[in-house]
Amino acid sequence: MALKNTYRRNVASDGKLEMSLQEFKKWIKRFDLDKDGKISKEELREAIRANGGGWFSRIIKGGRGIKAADANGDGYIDENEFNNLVEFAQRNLGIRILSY
Ligand SMILES: [Ca+2]
Ligand SMILES: [Ca+2]
Repeated sequence: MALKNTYRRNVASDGKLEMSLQEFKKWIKRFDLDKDGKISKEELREAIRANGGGWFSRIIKGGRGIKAADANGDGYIDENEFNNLVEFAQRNLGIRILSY
């Protein structure tokens, strides 16, 4: 299956990257390589390799983003925990998630 780059990158005048919640989730889900509905650390690492770092690598650095998002501590980010990742991205990564 070809992974098409469907999310848009919009940078606001204050330098923040803007995307909708839907786009963000869709984007994160591209990294769910085994399609079990959860993102593992390994899948995130793979994602960094494929994307060559960028702001996304900052989510993963030292597992900080995962720790912040992984509410039940099982090492995976599941559907419910995506929202925590969204929070983390907004607080720490200069990303503005637009909800509409
Ligand atoms: Ca997975
Ligand atoms: Ca979890």
